[in-house]
Amino acid sequence: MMDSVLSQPVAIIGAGVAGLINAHTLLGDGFTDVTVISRDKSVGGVWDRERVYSGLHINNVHGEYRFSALDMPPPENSSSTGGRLTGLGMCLYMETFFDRFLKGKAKFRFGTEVLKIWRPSEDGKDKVWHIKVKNIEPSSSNPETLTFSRVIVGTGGCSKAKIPKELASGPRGLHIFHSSEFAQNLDEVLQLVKPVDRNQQDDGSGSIVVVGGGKSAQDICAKLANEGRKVTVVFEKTDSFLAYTKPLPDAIRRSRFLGILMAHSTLNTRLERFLHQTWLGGKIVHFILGKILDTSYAAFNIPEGSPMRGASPLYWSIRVSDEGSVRPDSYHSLVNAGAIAVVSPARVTGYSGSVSSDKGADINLNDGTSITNVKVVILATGYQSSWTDIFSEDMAKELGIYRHKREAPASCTKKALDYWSTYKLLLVDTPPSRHSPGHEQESSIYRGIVPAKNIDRRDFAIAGSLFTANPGYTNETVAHWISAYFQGDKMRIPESAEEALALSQKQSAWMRLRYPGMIAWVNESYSGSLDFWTWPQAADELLEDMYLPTQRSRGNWLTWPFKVIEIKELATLSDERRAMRMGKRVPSL
Ligand SMILES: Cc1cc2nc3c(=O)[nH]c(=O)nc-3n(C[C@H](O)[C@H](O)[C@H](O)COP(=O)(O)OP(=O)(O)OC[C@H]3O[C@@H](n4cnc5c(N)ncnc54)[C@H](O)[C@@H]3O)c2cc1C
Ligand SMILES: *[C@@H]1O[C@H](CO)[C@@H](O)[C@H](O)[C@H]1NC(C)=O
Ligand SMILES: *[C@@H]1O[C@H](CO)[C@@H](O)[C@H](O)[C@H]1NC(C)=O
Ligand SMILES: CC(=O)N[C@H]1CO[C@H](CO)[C@@H](O)[C@@H]1O
Repeated sequence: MMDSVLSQPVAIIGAGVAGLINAHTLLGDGFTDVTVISRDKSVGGVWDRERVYSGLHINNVHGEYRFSALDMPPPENSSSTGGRLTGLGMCLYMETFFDRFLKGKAKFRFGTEVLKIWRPSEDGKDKVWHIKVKNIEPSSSNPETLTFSRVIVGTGGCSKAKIPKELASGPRGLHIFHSSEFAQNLDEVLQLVKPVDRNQQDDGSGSIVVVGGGKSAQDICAKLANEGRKVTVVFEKTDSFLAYTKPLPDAIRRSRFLGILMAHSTLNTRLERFLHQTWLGGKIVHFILGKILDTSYAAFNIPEGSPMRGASPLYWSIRVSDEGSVRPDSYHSLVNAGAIAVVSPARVTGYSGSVSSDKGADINLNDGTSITNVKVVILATGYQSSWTDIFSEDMAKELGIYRHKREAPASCTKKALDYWSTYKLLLVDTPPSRHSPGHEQESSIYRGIVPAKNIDRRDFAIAGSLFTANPGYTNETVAHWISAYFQGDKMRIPESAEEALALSQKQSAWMRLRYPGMIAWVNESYSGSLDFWTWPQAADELLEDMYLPTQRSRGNWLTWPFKVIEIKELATLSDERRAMRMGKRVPSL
């Protein structure tokens, strides 16, 4: 039975981080018919060649955000930036990974857009999944329907732009586009808006407005300011960020340390139980997290009450950028230097006026004022779920992949709520609103990977609707989980749809309790779990599901919170799983 599974066709949708590592893991396990489908012309997803630009630094540092099978060269200027990775570096890494391990081994269909995924109701056939695709280059077989036995959806949370209707179009000649198209439009923008001489009066040659307070908006503003362009950013609220005058040591930055400070849904170690279930522990957590944020704001001299300060305390927040050590060419430095103008809190409501060769349009704000003489508007307004278009309504219902109205708590949820009521900070601190929109919703995706209703069929998986601060490590762990699940390996998973539904309901209850302000912000594509800080604990749960050794960074009773987590820990997962399948015991680490 196992061999037949290996020869049956699998589709992976998306050629980003998730798609690539899932393809690699399936091939390594002996799957022989793997097809990766992507709309893009090349690999990388968020880090695709067409989306990155020079000067883009990401949140992660060297050693994170890579796969165990391929080393990553340290980024340029590593010692002064604390190993900060660049967008271009990520792109090159993904391309090398593809060339070395995947090209010619899995089938890649680039430039191919998935229109629909469905499973016809008649059962008993091998190839149960139908995928309707359209080749972006016009072709004779357009659209066509492909069939597969199993499907992995890896379309990510940053592939479908969210553009407010009132901002989608404006006066003729006003150049408007979404942040995801920034790299493609960069040359044209630099043509349209000339550099300013900051010592001169505004010469009226026009300016650029960036809408949004997230990481993309900040990166884009920094790039344009570094190119000498006049740029204004408009946002209501911005994210919190971490920053330091000297790069943090790996023992803090890349260990379990931060994850332990943030309460996870289960507290598996004595240290975590102390930190989160005792009065003193709560005080310590509160103190350290407050200190981290204060130090970060101090690193950039951000005054009390400034709109540059994030909206929520660190404990409650999963929208946090890691700026790393202070660089003169980064967003916050440029704002301080007056090279980026900040208009906040404000929302853009629309456009007026007209654009001519020497004059730009007006950008109207919700306080009745406007920004005049604008030639380019960049909408860093975020992303929406990448699933809404590709599942028919019936299929979505059958799988139960969308959020739905909260149901009466099952007994395991009630028990869990009692347990969580022992977490001191969840009770003491004042969280952001527990009544925000989306709060009445829950999701039914078990572990953020398998729609609970489909758990028995072992033919469909989502490559992690997990929100995590280390996408390399968690994506690789999830890829093994999915491969084991497809092959019918013995795993710790629910035995029925009912049980899976109850457990995912429990997870939803945790998310609402733990990150009340974030529920409305995250979209379906991330509704499975919000283990942003606590990704080491979440990855351990997935390893436990496969009966594999956990806490792989080891250390003794004193040193374990500070041991650097290396992706190499995962290099032997395929062998370990194979040994288990053969009935051999996995030696403990
Ligand atoms: C789940 C996830 C995980 C990621 N993990 C990593 C990682 O580990 N490392 C890494 O380097 N990068 C990571 N990224 C990439 C990077 O952080 C994302 O590109 C970024 O979070 C996306 O933010 P954004 O600024 O594009 O959109 P958002 O963060 O959604 O911001 C949109 C902004 O637009 C504002 N807005 C909307 N409409 C208006 C209006 N009319 N007027 C004014 N403002 C408006 C909103 O208030 C908000 O401030 C991740 C991204 C996601 C989604
Ligand atoms: C590295 O530093 C040098 C000198 O400061 C600078 O010119 C170069 O652009 C930097 N490289 C990157 C990728 O930031
Ligand atoms: C996989 O990587 C993508 C892209 O960085 C990220 O959005 C997603 O959350 C990751 N998934 C998991 C399970 O870590
Ligand atoms: C906050 C946010 O982005 N929410 C969006 C999530 O996606 C749905 C549609 O799938 C939008 O309606 C929400 O606005």
